[in-house]
Amino acid sequence: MDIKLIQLQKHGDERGKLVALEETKNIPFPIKRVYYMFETGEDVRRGFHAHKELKQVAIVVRGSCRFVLDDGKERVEILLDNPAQGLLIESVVWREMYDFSDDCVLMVLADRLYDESDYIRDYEIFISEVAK
Ligand code: T46
Repeated sequence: MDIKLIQLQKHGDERGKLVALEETKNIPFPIKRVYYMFETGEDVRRGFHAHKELKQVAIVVRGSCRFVLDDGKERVEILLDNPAQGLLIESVVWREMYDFSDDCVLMVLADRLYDESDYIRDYEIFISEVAK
């Protein structure tokens, strides 16, 4: 499975560091929605779904967490612990997130507004979508 980690340019000087996110430039789609999660319990696993159409980029702006991405053929584990790295999550990819550090802030940029009907929450249905 091809995992795309986007390296985001850091603008650093004596004041600290800054990363800019620009749609269709370092983020490979128009950004319609941004959400973030924080204060996630250490034993919590989130996700357990795929999306029919939605594409996203996940960035851990603080702390760390792990993703599992599964394209129906292969499951790959990815550690996100670098605020200058974005994980591209294509549509029809099963995702799970876990191992959140206490201070983790996971920000996600999405190419569509929130739409519950875009979620595939059943793994067997996900596998049948992959086969189409
Ligand atoms: C994804 C992974 C990485 C909203 O009202 N608006 C939103 O934009 C989102 C993302 C969620 N919500 C509500 C829906 C639920 O009542 O927030 C609650 C928690 O959402 P959910 O259980 O879907 O969270 P995760 O962590 O399982 O999944 C989220 C995204 O939903 C999903 O698209 O790819 O993060």
